[in-house]
Amino acid sequence: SAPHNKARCPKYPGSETQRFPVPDDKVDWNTDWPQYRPVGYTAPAVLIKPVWADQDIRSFSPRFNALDGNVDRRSHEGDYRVEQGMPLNPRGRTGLTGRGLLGRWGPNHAADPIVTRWKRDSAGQQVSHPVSKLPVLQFVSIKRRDCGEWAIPGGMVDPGELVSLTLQREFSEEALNSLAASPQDRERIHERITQLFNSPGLEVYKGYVDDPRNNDNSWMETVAVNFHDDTGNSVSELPLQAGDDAGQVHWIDLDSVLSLYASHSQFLEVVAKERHAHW
Ligand code: RP5
Ligand code: MG
Ligand code: MG
Repeated sequence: SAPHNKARCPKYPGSETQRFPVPDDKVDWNTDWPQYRPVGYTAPAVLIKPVWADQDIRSFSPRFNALDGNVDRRSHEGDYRVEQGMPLNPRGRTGLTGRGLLGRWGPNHAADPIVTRWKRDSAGQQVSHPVSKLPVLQFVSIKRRDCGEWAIPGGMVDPGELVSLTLQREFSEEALNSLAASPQDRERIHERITQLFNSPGLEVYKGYVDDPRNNDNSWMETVAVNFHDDTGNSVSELPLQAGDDAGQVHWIDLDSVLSLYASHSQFLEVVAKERHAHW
């Protein structure tokens, strides 16, 4: 696996904290580096002990690499190392220890729903890319409020929650603003999208996410699943409305030039290739 990059971004998101710079050849934990002095940082929002966050590592005994009560501390990447009671990032050094903005020590599990449709012209005909001659796919993208980057409308898996539910729930919250809808409208949204989300989605990625919030002891992992509205008369007909941690929402063309949050464009590339679409 390639070394993580966004997990080494100089300034830690939402703070003025600078990571200890980690060059490419020092990312691997197996490379001896006695001069390594990572900066400790846990965000105030995590230190005030919200329900979604763990306790300080000294005040509880998490069961790493295991299902710990209903908190899943297993990694999609296989067993991770635990040294002096601290879980170690499976992709290596990040220049920062602690939890930063993340709630869990070790893996923080998310799910990413990639909802796609074919790009069509005003006559309803599929549009092909002028260069690749391949049909163009579009996906529902949100603009994250935290950093202003475009992203897949993903979110954290609640303790004990089935990933299939997280995928549908996060899509509803961020791209359809279900949280602000009346109970009746929420029911209508649910009815409209359940069929698509109950269809066998295409799992395009499962594992570590190169997320800028990652650090040496806590990191993001995800399951990214593609739900494709082939005929364009399911989700494609729903009005998109940004909600929760999304500031905007749009259908965006899949293309290799896209610059997206974390490692999201890597997941979209798999979708494009699998569906023989332009990339
Ligand atoms: C990324 O962060 C995941 O791929 C997912 O899109 C997202 C989940 O975090 P929040 O959107 O809840 O901040 O690593
Ligand atoms: Mg969310
Ligand atoms: Mg989110």
